[in-house]
Amino acid sequence: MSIETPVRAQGDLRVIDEEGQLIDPNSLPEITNEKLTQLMERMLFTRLWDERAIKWTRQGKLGFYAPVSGQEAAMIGSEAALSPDDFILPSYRDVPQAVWHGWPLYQAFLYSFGHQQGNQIPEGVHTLPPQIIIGAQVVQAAGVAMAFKLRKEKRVALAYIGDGGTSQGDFYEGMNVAGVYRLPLILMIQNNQFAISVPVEKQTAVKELAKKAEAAGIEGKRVDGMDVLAVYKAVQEAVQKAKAGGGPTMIEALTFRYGPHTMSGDDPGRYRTKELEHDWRARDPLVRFRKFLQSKGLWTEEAEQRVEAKAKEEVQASLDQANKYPAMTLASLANHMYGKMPRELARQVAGSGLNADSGVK
Ligand SMILES: Cc1ncc(C[n+]2csc(CCOP(=O)(O)OP(=O)(O)O)c2C)c(N)n1
Repeated sequence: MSIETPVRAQGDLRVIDEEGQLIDPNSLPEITNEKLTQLMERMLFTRLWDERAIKWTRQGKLGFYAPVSGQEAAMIGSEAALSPDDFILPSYRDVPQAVWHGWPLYQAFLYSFGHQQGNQIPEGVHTLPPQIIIGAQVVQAAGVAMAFKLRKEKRVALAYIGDGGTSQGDFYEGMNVAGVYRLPLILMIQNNQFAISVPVEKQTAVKELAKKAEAAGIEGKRVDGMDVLAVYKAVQEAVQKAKAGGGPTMIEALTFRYGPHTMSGDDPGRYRTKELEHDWRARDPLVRFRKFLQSKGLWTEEAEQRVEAKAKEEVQASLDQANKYPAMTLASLANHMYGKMPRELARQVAGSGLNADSGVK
């Protein structure tokens, strides 16, 4: 089965084609050369980290892991268009964006172990922990954006959501509030075309997910999610608009995950053809952006090797650091549930041997 190439549909925002050529010389976003190379460094680092994480999960060194390869342009391009002061609300797959927004990498591995410290976001890092409940982050993001508006802070909230997530009630509730109050919110849909095994056409009857924005009276646009510059440009414009008081934007980035939904037993071979995967790999975001940078003299073989070496070292060092972190205790499961622990729970914790030494791995 060979799919239609919807990324070429009219109205889709594209900046470079599969050969790394500018589609229109005037379409480049406002971006410095330094930022251009940073986008490549981060996408490459993320690809290598993903490959390691997949292997480590198979070897039993990690717990929960949701692969990201294929989605780097949508992930890295969108985060890079924000300021550190802006707030992101990731889903379980959006760990790279949280890390590039300031979340220490070793904590991402703790999150993968299921360790509660993995969800402890350091002071000054403006992200929530990855959301497991599909769609819930959209309502939370509307709340964060409402706070920015009430405090008259020039900041935006950006919530990441998958194609399947756009069928959830929380998605509609969050976008509705954002539309009514003209909140500084960006809803970033990563349409990787499958919600686990369910193809997008079986999740919703609308042809373009960005059209859902119309129901809330907000602007929606679809971009080529394998083109990091198109994603960067769309988010940059949405940020400028929101900070100027222009309200929310919904962006649909059309993309593809090469790997399984998560490493917990999903087999994409049961619901996707090899041809479909091949078609999407031909649009690989790293390959085409590398060609673009090379044509501008901004990327070399040495740069590639330097980033690879750095990624291997930092990813390994972060895993080692996570492994050295003190194990969770049974008592710690109850520690952060309440401001003041109810007497009955305190009694159980104190009297049951669930104290500091009863480590749980
Ligand atoms: C409220 C809720 N329902 C069901 C699930 C189980 N679940 C986990 S991931 C997933 C599919 C989500 O697909 P999509 O939104 O397209 O995101 P993707 O994983 O493709 O990034 C489902 C149904 C859940 N986590 N939360």
